[in-house]
Amino acid sequence: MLNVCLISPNYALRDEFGSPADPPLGIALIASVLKKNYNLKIIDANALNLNFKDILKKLNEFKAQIIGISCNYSPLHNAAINLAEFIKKNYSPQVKIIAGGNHASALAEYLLKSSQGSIDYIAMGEGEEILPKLLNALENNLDLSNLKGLLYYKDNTLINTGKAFISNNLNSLPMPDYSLLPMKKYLRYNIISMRGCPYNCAYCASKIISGYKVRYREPEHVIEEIKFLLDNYGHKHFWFSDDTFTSNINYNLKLLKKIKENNLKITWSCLTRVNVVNEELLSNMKETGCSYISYGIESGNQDILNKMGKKINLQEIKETIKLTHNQALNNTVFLSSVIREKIKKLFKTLLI
Ligand code: B12
Ligand code: SF4
Repeated sequence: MLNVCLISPNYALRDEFGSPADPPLGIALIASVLKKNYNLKIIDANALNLNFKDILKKLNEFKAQIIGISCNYSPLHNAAINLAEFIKKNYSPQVKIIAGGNHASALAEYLLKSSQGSIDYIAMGEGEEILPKLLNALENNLDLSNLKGLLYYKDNTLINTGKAFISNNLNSLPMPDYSLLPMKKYLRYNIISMRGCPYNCAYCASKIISGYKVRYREPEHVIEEIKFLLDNYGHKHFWFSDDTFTSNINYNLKLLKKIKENNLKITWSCLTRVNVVNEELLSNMKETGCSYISYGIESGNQDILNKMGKKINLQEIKETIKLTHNQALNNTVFLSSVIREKIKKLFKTLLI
């Protein structure tokens, strides 16, 4: 069996986000899917605060034959390239390096070209779909051109095999392989109940991976994963890192009912929008242990919200924050300044 190593590079914004935050769910899930046919190792260089030499030591110990680098965030662009370059120089020029994740999918050509040959393949979209096919093709010397979602060079020609396949069924996926992660290092556990988002904010990467498809997991599967984490690892706080956790209130009510039925003694938090919560939902959220909600508010200027395509208004923002506090729920807000904004306008956001 080939030895496949998946690496989450050390964060570019480590100082801002502190260390270590959440398990890298994407590669843990990919590992879970691949492990039937390959020996798997995950190096969470961020959680373990590893430098390139530390990573090299681990690659040598494991004798990695194929390396996947998770380039999930744009700030990791240089880190991913530098790491690939370092591995090719110091570990093996022959080892195949595949990059994937949100940034790699969004700016595949830019990443591949700037890596100047250090990255061999960009696997776009959901890794658990593309990687088993790619690894099988590499192992058996098969033609890659009919595998959707790949970018690579063949005889100096750039080949793009087109849009990645997006799976409709999250329920057939196994649980992420948490045993490959340094679980003691994380401050909380993130979990996803859905993928995709029905909105289309101008600055957001959600469409890159999920297109417009919004897919939900069966509440039972989500509960099973929470129980597994509770039974096997330390934390009792869960972060639903879904794109928009409350995009389907009926689904949420079912999920929260299951948390109650299973008497799960947890606290949790989530990311969502101000226009997709109501009093009934907020009260159920509070009752099941929600300790805070992070709303994507972005700006206190309606014209900027419009330019961002946020599809929310200032009135909704104020009402929802009030409704949230009425339920004795805390909230945090995401603010961004992605469009040229005068300082005076930025202050207006702080005052709403
Ligand atoms: C958790 C999270 C974080 C955590 C990271 C902790 C961690 N270890 O995961 C924190 C809070 C620190 C964070 C920070 C930031 N984040 Co963030 N984050 C997320 C979030 C909410 C969930 C990620 C997740 O677990 N997804 C679920 C798993 C199953 O999916 P996945 O990680 O995408 O992995 C799949 C694919 O991407 C792919 N894949 C991933 N790795 C690999 C590797 C290989 C080899 C292959 C083939 C495939 C592959 O396959 C996986 C399985 O399908 C996503 C939004 C979302 N819902 O995905 C945003 C998201 C990833 N973040 C985003 C951004 C922008 C940021 C910040 C840059 C924000 C900022 N301006 O500061 C920073 C960057 C931090 C840094 N690295 O320096 C964007 C990324 C877009 C981009 N092009 O950069 C996202 C997509 C949000 C969005 N909708 O725009 N984030
Ligand atoms: S609501 Fe959030 S996840 Fe959805 S498109 Fe807008 S920023 Fe992205």
